Amino acid sequence: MLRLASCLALLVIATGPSWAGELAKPILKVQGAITTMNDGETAAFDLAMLDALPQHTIKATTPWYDGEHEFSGVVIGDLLETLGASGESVTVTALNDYSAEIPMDDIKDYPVILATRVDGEELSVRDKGPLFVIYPFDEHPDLYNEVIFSRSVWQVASLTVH
Ligand SMILES: Nc1nc2c(c(=O)[nH]1)N[C@H]1C(S)=C(S)[C@@H](COP(=O)(O)O)O[C@H]1N2
Ligand SMILES: [Mo]
Repeated sequence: MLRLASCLALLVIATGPSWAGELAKPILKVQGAITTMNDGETAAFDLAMLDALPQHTIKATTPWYDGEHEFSGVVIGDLLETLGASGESVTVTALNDYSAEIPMDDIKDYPVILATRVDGEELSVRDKGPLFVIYPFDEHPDLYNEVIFSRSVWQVASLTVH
């Protein structure tokens, strides 16, 4: 985790305080109870920055795709730890303003990811991208229920920690 933190710190130092201006194309904003920001009160990420964090793959059968697929991306818990986040829950907001609350307990109990890719292909906005919250449904079949589906936000644009 230290390595993660220094990684982000290096990025901040390398690009200076106007880091956000250097972002190729911000796809995720994290705000709220975090201690590391790069754009005012926000930590903004483009795809390359998310790809620079440790990656995790979840093989899962979901309600959104036929059969089993490999979803890969960033573990939300790792991302939040990198940002010095603390709180009870995370509000995940989508491009269409849909939002859901993910309890911090879910994030502690499971490697819930913000998937950037399915079967190695970037998720397009048309295909529920650029970011899709994916739980490990196959390893934990008890997660396959409507409550968790409602937390499985697609077209994710921002996280608010509180
Ligand atoms: N961006 C976004 N994600 C979302 C939703 C939504 O409306 N918008 N609905 C949620 C709910 S309540 C459920 S049950 C599932 C439904 O996904 P579907 O509409 O693709 O079947 O997605 C979840 N993620
Ligand atoms: Mo739902």
